[in-house]
Amino acid sequence: MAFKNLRHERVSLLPGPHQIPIKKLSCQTSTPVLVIDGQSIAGSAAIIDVLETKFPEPRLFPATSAERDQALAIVDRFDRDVGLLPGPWPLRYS
Ligand SMILES: N[C@@H](CCC(=O)N[C@@H](CS)C(=O)NCC(=O)O)C(=O)O
Repeated sequence: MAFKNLRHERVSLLPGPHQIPIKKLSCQTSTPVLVIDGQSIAGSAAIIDVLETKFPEPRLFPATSAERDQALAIVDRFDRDVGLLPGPWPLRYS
């Protein structure tokens, strides 16, 4: 948001209790969640996608679709191989 020079309010939540407001907003428990135009968007890639559509410049995703696909594949890989797995909270890493 700051990179795109967009006015915004950042809310920091305590891990654990964060699940209650985040679930109310987005029907899931992970952050980040962006509330924009009355809509809640969960997940960095989805948030970037919405921001790129509404505010194209400056660009966050690479310009070409091939490079964009490559960036999204890296996000997917980290979510799958390094990120949070379904299971008991707080954290379980692969
Ligand atoms: N790649 C995902 C990662 C999301 C993620 O792992 N979020 C963590 C914090 S950085 C989280 O909210 N964990 C607690 C939970 O899922 O309840 C993204 O960037 O959106």
